[in-house]
Amino acid sequence: MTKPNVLSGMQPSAGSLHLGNYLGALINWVEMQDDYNAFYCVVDLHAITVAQDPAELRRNTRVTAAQYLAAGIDENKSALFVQSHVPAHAQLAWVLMTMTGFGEAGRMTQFKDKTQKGGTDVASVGLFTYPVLMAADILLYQANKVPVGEDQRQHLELTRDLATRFNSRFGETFAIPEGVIFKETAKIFDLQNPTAKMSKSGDPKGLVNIMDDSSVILKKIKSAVTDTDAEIRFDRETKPGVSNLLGIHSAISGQSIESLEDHFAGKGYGDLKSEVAEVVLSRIEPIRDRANELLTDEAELDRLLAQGAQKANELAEKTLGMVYDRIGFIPSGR
Ligand code: ATP
Ligand code: LTN
Repeated sequence: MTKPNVLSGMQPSAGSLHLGNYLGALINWVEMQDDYNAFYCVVDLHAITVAQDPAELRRNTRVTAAQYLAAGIDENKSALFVQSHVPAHAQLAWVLMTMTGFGEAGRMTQFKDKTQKGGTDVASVGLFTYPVLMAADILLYQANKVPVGEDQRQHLELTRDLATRFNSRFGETFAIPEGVIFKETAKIFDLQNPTAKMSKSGDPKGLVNIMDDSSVILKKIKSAVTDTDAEIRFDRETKPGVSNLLGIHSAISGQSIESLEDHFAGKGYGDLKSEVAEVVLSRIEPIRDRANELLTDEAELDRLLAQGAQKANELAEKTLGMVYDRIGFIPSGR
């Protein structure tokens, strides 16, 4: 029996992935490789929806790919590739844009959040159409499952709507994808501002980067905001900081929140932070070190990515060919 397909991606928009990216998404990618036909990409086309320095973008693309590998993505099991190496992403995105309502795109909350500060005048049209490109990423690979964090739920809904719309207008073409969003760890919060999601653009002190030095990570966890009563209990409403630390622990150690509450009964916040730091470091350190090692041989890394792009291109070209035909474009004769 053929395996179902999975696709996901992350932007190379920083020098490191953070704990939210890892626990919210990447950890699930690794687990899914065996049971799915997996496609994982570094979405550089998405990254340029906000200004990027060319040298940094190049560097960040390789750093992101190295972290995927270091976290356990196996290039022999999965197609690991860079989005701009597969031209069909931009091509399908154009087709889908012509089928997306202006108002529909305008309702995307990520666009609204990202333009809140500067207003829509400084935002690019690319940022506006970002979710449509994401839909193209997913639909090209006939993905049945898409492992992402909670913040991507609305973009997935749009993807499903576009797929359904295309299928009903032109005939069955795309698989309708489902999100894989794990509740407990779907959202990791900023250590300094535990009601906001951990983000590259948040407070640097509240952000744990995979590529950070261990001493830096330790310091950030030790300075995490908690609250004034001293009870270690999971309650997102009244105890967001403590709940976030318990969530991080649970996501890595695999222990349930209830068993952690029992374990920490009678202990103080200092104990909780020390143990969370220990659990995080024991997981992150080998990933960081392996990623750094992979980055010492850029030629080999680029070779792996080229090999991944070849695999990805095969399916992407096939889907795009079907789309072009159904729409009524005449064959190019290539
Ligand atoms: P950031 O807000 O840091 O810029 P992003 O969502 O724009 O993050 P991406 O690299 O595109 O950055 O995200 C990659 C994946 O990480 C997505 O699946 C996203 O849902 C997930 N993710 C990002 N932040 C968190 C978080 N704080 N908790 C859980 N998952 C997260
Ligand atoms: N928008 C996503 C990144 C992304 C993605 C994708 C995720 C781009 N294309 C396709 C899953 C599938 C984000 O996390 N900000």
